[in-house]
Amino acid sequence: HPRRFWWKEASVYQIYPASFSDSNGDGIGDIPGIVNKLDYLKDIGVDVVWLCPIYESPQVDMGYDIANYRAIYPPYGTMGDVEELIQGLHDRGMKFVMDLVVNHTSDQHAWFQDSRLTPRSPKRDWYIWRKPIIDKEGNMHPPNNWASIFGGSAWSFDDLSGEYYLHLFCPEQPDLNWENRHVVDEVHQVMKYWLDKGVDGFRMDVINLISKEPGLPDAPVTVPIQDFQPADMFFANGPRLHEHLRGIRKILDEYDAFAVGEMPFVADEQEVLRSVASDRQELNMIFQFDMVSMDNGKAGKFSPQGWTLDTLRSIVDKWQTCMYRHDGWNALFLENHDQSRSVSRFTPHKAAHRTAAATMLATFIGMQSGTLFVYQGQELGMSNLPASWSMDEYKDVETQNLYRLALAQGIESEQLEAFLKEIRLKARDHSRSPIQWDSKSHGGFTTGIPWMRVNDDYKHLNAKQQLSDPNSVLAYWKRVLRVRKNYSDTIIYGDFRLLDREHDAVFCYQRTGHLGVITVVTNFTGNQQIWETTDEFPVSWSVEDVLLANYPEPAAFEPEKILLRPFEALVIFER
Ligand code: ISL
Ligand code: CA
Repeated sequence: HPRRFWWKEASVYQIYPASFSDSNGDGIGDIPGIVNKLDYLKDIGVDVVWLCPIYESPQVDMGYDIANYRAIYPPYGTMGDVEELIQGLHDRGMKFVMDLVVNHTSDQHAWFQDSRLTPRSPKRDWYIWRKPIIDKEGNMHPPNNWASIFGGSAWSFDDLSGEYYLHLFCPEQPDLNWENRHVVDEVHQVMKYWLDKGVDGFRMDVINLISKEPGLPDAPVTVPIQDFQPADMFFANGPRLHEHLRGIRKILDEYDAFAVGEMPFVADEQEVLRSVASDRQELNMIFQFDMVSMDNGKAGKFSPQGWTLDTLRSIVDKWQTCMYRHDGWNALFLENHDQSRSVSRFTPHKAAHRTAAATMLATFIGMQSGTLFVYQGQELGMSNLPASWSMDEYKDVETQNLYRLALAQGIESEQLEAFLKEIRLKARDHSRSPIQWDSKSHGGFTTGIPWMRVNDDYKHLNAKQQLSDPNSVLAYWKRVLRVRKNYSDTIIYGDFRLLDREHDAVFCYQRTGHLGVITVVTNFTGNQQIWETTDEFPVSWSVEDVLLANYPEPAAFEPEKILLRPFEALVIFER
């Protein structure tokens, strides 16, 4: 059995500050707005709050472009507000995790302002500068062919000093140079600054991108229609990553804090284990993206890719089994501020089945082993933005860049329709619309004009309605979180095995702990399904064995089979 730790048993609630709750009517969510909702969070049953970046920032990428690590973005509030938030959480027995973005800064950060002045600036080497390549005709080119993750070249030319700098994301997000010891020291100082304020841990943004392949070689041409090529083989999981992660862990240990690393571009179990296996002394857990990228096509996230229950089964089995066997730890999530709403994305459904679909997904993810992350609004079953909305309502820099790039490449109308369909399915904007608190205007999120339009369905889908409805998505999530606590021996620490690997509609798995066996049966379709019991399934079940069921009336069990209604989910416990 894995060793017990508080951070393994914790459920984490992720807050996107701009869209959570606006306390002063300026249309932007803020920290006092979060403080007003602490009792709501406590009532859900979460143990930790992870807050997306609130630092001083020009907000080119919603705060993932930090201009000052020791100051707060004024529309979000003051340092005093943050201290009140930390106190309010601690008073309620909850913990606080900050989002720390140290692969890059904003171009407005004082370090970059210094760095860009001249090639001899004291902080020149804090970022990644290279001379242009000049071809035979005398034309200037970027130092290599890397594509930015948000489209276009990963290099921008800076007139001031006549060189290019690297930015894996927007031009306004220059990458820090972790080869420079002073950069590493400064990051450690920033961590200590926040830990001294009482922060209990960090979510570390794209932490596996901090070490790049020396020499920054050209990437192979894998997307010929593009001028620039995906280069993650050279900028992700680089040679000095683990040395840097151990440095980060040392600081965390001084404070008994924890870290969850965000790690895109890593599918290899061995590489992930090097970052999270308990004997490595690196990170406590990481976010990997296997599940939330299984429907991304080869030509990027807005190209289509079908998936089946088999795809999902092999991903879940891979990570559940791997972490249990090798003493690593999973971070479980279906949504975050970079992903669309899971109920729209993974369970296409009729309106009448939305509650069933959302609660089925809560069961599917909530009975797995790992630290569970719930993204704001997921506990309400919030959906993607309506298909009727125009592209102007999409505020995200990634969506807008990739859309403009497609238009600039002269995409044909048929392809454009397909592209827009993917935007409606997977754009980051879907999870960034304001939280729907009640049926008042703008869903009670603000008394002013919201920075982003509220989803039209707020009149019937909102927290106030769900708080008073025992059959709501919210009521179900509370039960899931409670069951995780009460059966932690099995759900958090037990082992995992798939049942019935063949079924194309029903996803089943079993968890075994010291105290019992838990069987999870989830119908991923909007149709009735028959699930026939197998040898492993408890035949002598009774209603008392059902730990969780997402329909008010019990399912139709027959001796050898269960009749599952659309998106029905059942969790059965045997001692
Ligand atoms: O969202 C993605 C693609 O749609 C991911 O590739 C995402 O860019 C990647 O996971 C990194 O995300 C993090 O760093 C970005 C920021 O825009 C994201 O919001 C953040 O979560 C740059 O800081
Ligand atoms: Ca505000």
